[in-house]
Amino acid sequence: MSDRSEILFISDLHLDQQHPQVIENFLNFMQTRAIKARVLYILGDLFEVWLGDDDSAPYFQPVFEALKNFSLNGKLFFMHGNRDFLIGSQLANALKCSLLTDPTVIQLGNHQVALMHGDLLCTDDVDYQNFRSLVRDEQWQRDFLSKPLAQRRSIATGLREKSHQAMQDKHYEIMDVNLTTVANTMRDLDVDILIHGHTHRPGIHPVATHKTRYVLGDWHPEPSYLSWSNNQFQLKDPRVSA
Ligand code: LP5
Ligand code: MN
Repeated sequence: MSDRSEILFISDLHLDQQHPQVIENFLNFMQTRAIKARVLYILGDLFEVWLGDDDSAPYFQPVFEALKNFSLNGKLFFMHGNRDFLIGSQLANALKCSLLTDPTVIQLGNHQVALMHGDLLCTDDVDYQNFRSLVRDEQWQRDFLSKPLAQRRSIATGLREKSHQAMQDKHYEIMDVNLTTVANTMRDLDVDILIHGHTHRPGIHPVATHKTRYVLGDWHPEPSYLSWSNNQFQLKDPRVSA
């Protein structure tokens, strides 16, 4: 049973113009599910690609309206993913959402909970981590954002092709989280719960004794979310049995 004390976690919707059904699913989720929640955490990759807050992205207007609407009665948090790390304060302010650093630790009941997008945990993917360090650099971002939108768009298209090619050559395991990194991160943050997305491999994994890692799924083709209600976590994903 859900009530206004419920907290929801989602990530990896990868919304884009080419997949109107996913946008539709998200709007439906906001109207029927999130409306009952007190807090919504979006842990990255809400958008397939975000090139800067100066992109008015008219096809996302209904998405923005739904998020603004949620913010009227609920609290909205957003953490950057590897595809929408250029979401800035302009969009965050417009949506009345707070931007979270990765990782962020919160308390839920008796649990200490770390929230991450998940890409930082993929430490075997050295090429990606090097690339990440480059594009998360403030100066690099200022330079990139000072380019005309059309140029940013074509750079991003080139990058996606390179990334797609690089991923063909990477082993499946390399693109998952490194379990030692997971264990060390949870120990260093002193948490017993870790919630992340990014890998598109939804699941619930024990980590050492009494620690749990919840992996959020992507939204292609169906919604995936984690809820915290009545002192319990529940992962709702068509690929994970309850
Ligand atoms: O998200 P997913 O699952 O597809 O892949 C990620 C990693 N890839 C990326 C790149 C994005 O997919 C590309 C789209 C991002 C748009 C961002 C908009 C901002 C524009 C920035 C423009 C430069 O994140 C992929 C991981 C995978 O997850 C699993 O974890 O493996 O990583 C890669 O494939 C990266 C390659 O290993 C290295 C790419 C080298 C490209 C070097 C060009 C650098 C040029 C900089 C720009 C001028
Ligand atoms: Mn991601």
